[in-house]
Amino acid sequence: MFDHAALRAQFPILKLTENGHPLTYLDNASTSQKPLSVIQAVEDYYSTQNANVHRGVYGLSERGTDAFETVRKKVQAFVNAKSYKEIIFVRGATEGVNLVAQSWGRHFLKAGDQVIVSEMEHHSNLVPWQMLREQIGIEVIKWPINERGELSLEDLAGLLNERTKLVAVTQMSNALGTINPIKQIVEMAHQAGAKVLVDGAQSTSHIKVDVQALDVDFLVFSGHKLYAPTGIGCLYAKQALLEAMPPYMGGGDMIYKVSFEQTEYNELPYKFEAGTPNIAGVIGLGAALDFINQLGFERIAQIEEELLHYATERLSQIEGLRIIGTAATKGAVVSFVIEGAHPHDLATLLDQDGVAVRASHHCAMPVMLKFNVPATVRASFGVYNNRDDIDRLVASIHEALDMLR
Ligand code: C6P
Repeated sequence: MFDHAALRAQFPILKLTENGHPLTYLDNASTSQKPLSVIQAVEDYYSTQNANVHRGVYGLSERGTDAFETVRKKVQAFVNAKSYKEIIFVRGATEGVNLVAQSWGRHFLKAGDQVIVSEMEHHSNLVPWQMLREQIGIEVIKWPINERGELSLEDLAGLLNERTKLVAVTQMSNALGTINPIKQIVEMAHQAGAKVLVDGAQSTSHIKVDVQALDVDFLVFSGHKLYAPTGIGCLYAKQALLEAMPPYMGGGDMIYKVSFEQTEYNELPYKFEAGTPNIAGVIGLGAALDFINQLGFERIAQIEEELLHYATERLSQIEGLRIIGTAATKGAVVSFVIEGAHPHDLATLLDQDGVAVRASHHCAMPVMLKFNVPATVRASFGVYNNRDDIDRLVASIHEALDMLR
């Protein structure tokens, strides 16, 4: 028997009370809580290892550099990249997309080229392409979603053409929970001569992502959604693409040789890592990947699918509640609106019972426009959630509705 209570006990924050109630944390799509192993890894790093990386010849700095680079290899294994050179440490998914847009996009795209962006993208995988549209005149083409919040491959076939240079798509929607068929999308895009950027901000904590099996060109994700600290994330890109791309930022560590006349850039992956990195974040990310690997994606899927099923069933019984995002393939996210209750009022009342959910457009305003709602309430699950959390959510919604209606 799997001891779920022991798993939950690894997360100290879950022992908190909020407004006199046990904390019921259901905002994992926003950021996940951290296990003790991650918290301790960061503490140990500052207590026993802190020195800048790639710079010192003294032991402390060399040990720090080793620990830092070991995590890069862990990330390489985590996404099954061919080489550690394909793993660039960034602040998060947002910085990863901006790096691709401003380095690859600005260098290799020209006016009239098309970037297909799905309608369910988080703003971080739409706005950088709109910025590039302003800068160099590319076209941003919307790949629409249907009433269930799904993308159609037939629609994609109709959009792809010889001007398409990139398809920018999330593997899992933060606002709807939809999981997209990345392998087929990549095959279709590649046949049309386009590259694919996958936003793995939501998917990487729920699904095993294999960049070689999927053959994605770019993948971005944020550590803080997979039990790691904030401020650290990764860009994966195929080595040939990274070799050809110009640096995104200039500064320390991304150079070999600098003079006023000429600068020679460092090799991969350092060419894209200007300045002192978030070393503690990287160390914490390594501990988070150990945590996920120990648990295993089979177990994660088992826990989260059960929670998704139970939450969907219980929430659907609430009168006037409409789930936004009813895709056939979904991750552990339930977004909903309830007749007669504004999402923000509802979330504020839930907080009185210690229930933390997000009420917002979830940085996916086009999704809200599509469903004609200003915002949704979103309950999103992590491995430590259990049925009691969902029961508390449902009970609290009933109480709130008694007040609001
Ligand atoms: N979504 C949410 O509550 P950053 O902020 O860079 O770590 O991640 C951005 C991001 C990109 N793509 C997707 C699909 C995301 O869900 C997010 C972050 C959070 O849904 C905060 S808005």
